[in-house]
Amino acid sequence: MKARKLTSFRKHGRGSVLVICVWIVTILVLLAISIGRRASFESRILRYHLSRAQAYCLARSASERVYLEKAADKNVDYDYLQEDWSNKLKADGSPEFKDFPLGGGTFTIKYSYPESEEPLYGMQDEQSKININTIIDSTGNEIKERRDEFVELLENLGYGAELADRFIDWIDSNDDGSYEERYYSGQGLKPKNAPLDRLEELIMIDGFTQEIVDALTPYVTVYTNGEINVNTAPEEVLLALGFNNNDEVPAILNYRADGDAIKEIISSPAACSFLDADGKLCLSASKVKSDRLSCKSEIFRANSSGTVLNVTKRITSVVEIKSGTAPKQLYWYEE
Ligand SMILES: [Ca+2]
Ligand SMILES: [Ca+2]
Repeated sequence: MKARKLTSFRKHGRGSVLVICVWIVTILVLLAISIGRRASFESRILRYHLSRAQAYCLARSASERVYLEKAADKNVDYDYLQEDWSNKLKADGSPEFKDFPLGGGTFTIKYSYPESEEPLYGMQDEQSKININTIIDSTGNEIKERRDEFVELLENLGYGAELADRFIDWIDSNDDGSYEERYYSGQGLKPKNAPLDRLEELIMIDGFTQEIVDALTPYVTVYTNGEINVNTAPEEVLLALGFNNNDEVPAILNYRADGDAIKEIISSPAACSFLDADGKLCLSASKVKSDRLSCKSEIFRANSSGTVLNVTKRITSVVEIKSGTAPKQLYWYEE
């Protein structure tokens, strides 16, 4: 009897040990799975951050790379859209800076040009745009001719002249106007009464919606000295400057469409053809003054992106590139 009890106890004891062992093994397996999953998750996070850092470096490299294209520009007296800094092409005609392979990833530099259905792969000429800060002079007062240009641009885009006055009151130094401090007092805002530092500031001005800012962005800037490159200015800018739409604007657009660059701007002699075959633009009979125009540019915008394993980083920069000097950053934004 005593021996049976002992045998039963031993059997029960072995059973309990077995159950405990099974539990321990189960817990260890679950623990291992949990640690494995966590390690895998952390490995994915690490891979993402690594890709992000590499993509950032690629986007930076892209900016530096395209600045070099301008520094190596052979036609130093004029700049136009067919040059490598604007849209570099490979031998087969495809864009050089689209998905350019480098260091296990790719980089791309591109921008939209109002007259091109396809994006261009290079830097955008910031001097193709109207500098709206130059509507006021160095003493902070409005220049009427510059206001007229902005009004023309706004109206051609389908907006009212009132937006120009809202903008001018925001940046001019005085308090004389319909949209000055008293207008904004109920909104807890004060007009800047100084030029914009960034174009994005437009959205703070009452009446400027994001849609309006987006519509204006291809045509306006705050980074140039006000001179506009006649080789790169879109049609809307040429019209706003005062070139007539009967013959002057078509003459410039047709000349550019043939891949030619305007190389010189002259205001005399009195009797000269508007645009000759050698690329001389004669303004003696035009409403546009020669001091508004240039054939070359020194301020450019680069929209660069780097991609590694589906992770993309974007950098937008505006840079001054003068021959013989290092590029100077005027704007830098990382996404
Ligand atoms: Ca050039
Ligand atoms: Ca003001």
